Amino acid sequence: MTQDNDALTVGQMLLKHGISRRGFIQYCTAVASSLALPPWMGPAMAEQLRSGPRPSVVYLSFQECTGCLESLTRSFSPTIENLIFNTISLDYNDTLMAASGEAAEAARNKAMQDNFGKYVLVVDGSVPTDAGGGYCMAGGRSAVDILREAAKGAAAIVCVGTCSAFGGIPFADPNPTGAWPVSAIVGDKPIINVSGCPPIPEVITGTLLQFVSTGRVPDLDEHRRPKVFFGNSIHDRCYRRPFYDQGKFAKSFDDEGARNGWCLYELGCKGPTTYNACATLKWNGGTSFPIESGHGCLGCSEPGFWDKGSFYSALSSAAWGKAGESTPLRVLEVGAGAAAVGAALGLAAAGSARLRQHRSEQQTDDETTGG
Ligand code: FSX
Repeated sequence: MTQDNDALTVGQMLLKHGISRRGFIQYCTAVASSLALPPWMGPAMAEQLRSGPRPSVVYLSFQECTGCLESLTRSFSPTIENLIFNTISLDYNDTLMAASGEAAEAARNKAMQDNFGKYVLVVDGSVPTDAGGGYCMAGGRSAVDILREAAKGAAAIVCVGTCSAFGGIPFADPNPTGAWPVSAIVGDKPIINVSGCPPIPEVITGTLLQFVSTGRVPDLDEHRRPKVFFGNSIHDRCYRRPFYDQGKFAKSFDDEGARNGWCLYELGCKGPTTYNACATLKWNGGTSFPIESGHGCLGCSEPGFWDKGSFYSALSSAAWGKAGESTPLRVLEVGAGAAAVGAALGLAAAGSARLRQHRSEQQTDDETTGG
């Protein structure tokens, strides 16, 4: 984020940090492989990135706990973390940047003007719309206002975390701030959702690197998540799955089944309805993931995860059956309509009514299906 570095190409920046051309190609090849891209894409990505200026990234944070950024900066491999930060030009992030106040605002404005139409907008946190947007303000402006302005010149928006992707915990009942996901506010830009509370750091960096090196939005699922990371349920890839198939379930966290590593389904594990890469990429350098540590999956990468009932109640078969058509998809549809017709604070006025409608539809669905 220093001025000296602004003029450097990615190749020059990497050399400055002692990363060889060969090392960078190897890294890009590994990323391409993890993204299931053809083998030739790795070197192609590396060459494209090395020869050009670093793509500008503007990173906004709204209603969130900073867990997403903590996840990203605690990436298991400092090399990978450094690579992504050397590969992009992170022109604005109010937590990481040295500048503050007007200097920070000026840096954001400059990046947006200089790279209009080309920068990647990363957003974490949900967007509050009640109280005239007053629940989340920076520099005297509401989150809605800042988001809309930044979205105008963005090539694409990457929503990091369940809060920006689906509303997350701030959106949970009773949603006291009128929080919405980014897709409810911005309806005319490509949006890539990297959900999880927080997301897996390598999923964030892999998604960003793929987009900035190819300029293409990856294949997305119905919740706009990259299929390469969110294409399988936790249950599909869980090492405890054979116990499920044999009908061997832990009944409490300290019974013989738990000690034997049996399936945690009856203890409330949400793995069957949760799509993410935790069971394959794992966390902390591939050390473990919640199920491997003896606790069920909370389903944090799914829309509405906080309001779906107890984390410790077994999934009903009806809930499992509904997994592919989960209710929050409707929120996004409503949101897209709202983005088309609503001025920033007009949306705020309508937000609570829509939320009540959404909750009532969810309740009706649950009563109908017995979920
Ligand atoms: Fe939300 Fe992220 Fe959970 Fe926290 O930025 S997805 S509350 S880990 O911090 O937005």
